[in-house]
This record gives sequence, C-alpha cells and structure tokens, in this order.
Amino acid sequence: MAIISRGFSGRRSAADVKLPPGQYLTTDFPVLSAGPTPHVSLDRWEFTIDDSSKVLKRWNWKSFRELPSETITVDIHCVTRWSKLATSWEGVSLDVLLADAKTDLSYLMFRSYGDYTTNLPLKDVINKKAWIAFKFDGADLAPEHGGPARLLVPHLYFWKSAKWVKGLTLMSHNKPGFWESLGYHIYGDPWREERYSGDE
Ligand SMILES: Nc1nc2c(c(=O)[nH]1)N[C@H]1C(S)=C(S)[C@@H](COP(=O)(O)O)O[C@H]1N2
Ligand SMILES: [Mo]
Repeated sequence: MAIISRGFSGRRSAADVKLPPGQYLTTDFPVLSAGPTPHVSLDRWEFTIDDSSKVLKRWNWKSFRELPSETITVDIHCVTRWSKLATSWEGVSLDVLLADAKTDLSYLMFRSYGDYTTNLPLKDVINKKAWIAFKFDGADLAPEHGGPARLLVPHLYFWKSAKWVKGLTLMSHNKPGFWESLGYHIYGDPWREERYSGDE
C-alpha cells in the first residue's frame, strides 16, 4: 500500500495549500523596498525600545545575539499578492525583547534604519507571533531582505515585517506607519484581505 503521509514527508504541494484570498504562490524571494537599502555595520547597529519620552531597553549587536533565539518556519504573504510557503528564519521573539518592559501601552510603532515605520497592536507581537529575525534559510539575512535584522510578523501582510529594524516605540493609541499613511490597511490581515484602508 502506498500511503504517503503529508505529515511524514513534511512537504506540502500547491494542491494541499489554502492561500489567503487573492494570493498566488511563488518559490523565489522578491525584494520589495520603498527606498535604497541602508547598510548598517554591526558595530553601530542597535535596537531600542522607547515610550516616546525615554529609552526603556537597548541592545547592541553583541547583547542582542546573546538573547535566546529560535528557528521559525512560516508562510509569508505580500500585499502585492505573492505568498511564499515554509520560509525558515532564525530570530529573537518579541516576547523575549518585551519581557521586562512592563507597559499599559497597547500599540507599537516599529522603526527602521532608512526611516521606514509600521504600526502594530502589542497583542499581535506577543505570544510567539513576531520575531526580530537575523537569519533566513540558515544564512545571515541579506541586506536587501532586511539584514542585519528585520521584523517578522508572518500572520499579517509582509509590509508589517519591517526590514533593517532598529527599534520600537510603545504608544497609547494606534497610529499609521509609512504604508498605512499612504492608503494601506491599518491592520493588514491577509485572511480578511485587508489590503487598503477601505477594505472594511
Ligand atoms: N524598512 C523597510 N521594510 C520593509 C519594506 C520597506 O520598503 N522598507 N517593504 C515592506 C514590504 S511592502 C514587503 S512585501 C516586505 C518585502 O520583504 P523582502 O524584500 O524581503 O521580500 O518588506 C517590508 N518591509
Ligand atoms: Mo509588500
């Protein structure tokens, strides 16, 4: 009897996959950047958490890389309609980074080198839903894909996964980031097809 178990082979064929509405599968890894790739040297790199008035936490590359990290395999969905399955990353979860930043502020603005920003509710980055990733497919994250480190929030459209991330600001109210100010959806759930601000 030839019974092929999907769980056993660990692979999914296109027929097995349910994609978010309006998405197609790609196997390559398109580069989408609103501006030039900022090149940040590791000895100048830092990641900070602030609340708009003061810096609450700060890591340099060395202290960041000493944090516990994990390998994550996730599907990603770009608002330009490509989806890529089972991408493999290594990163530090936001749970680790936010661990002793006790706060009653429920929104975040992620900030990148090169000035990109994107907003997220705090609840969407905790409980193993978001990481600061520094490896893709076992190799250091390439600069065009956001290296040295990028945000990875796979359950939302990929514009939320800020490349070249340098920190986050805790906020009491939700505020649009770069693409959200230009007409993209404030939240961006691919399963509800929240592409543009008019989409419910
Ligand atoms: N800093 C920064 N992050 C960014 C972007 C950007 O222009 N600048 N583009 C976003 C968009 S629209 C997408 S789809 C993904 C693309 O990531 P990739 O180039 O690694 O595929 O990065 C997101 N993060
Ligand atoms: Mo995108």
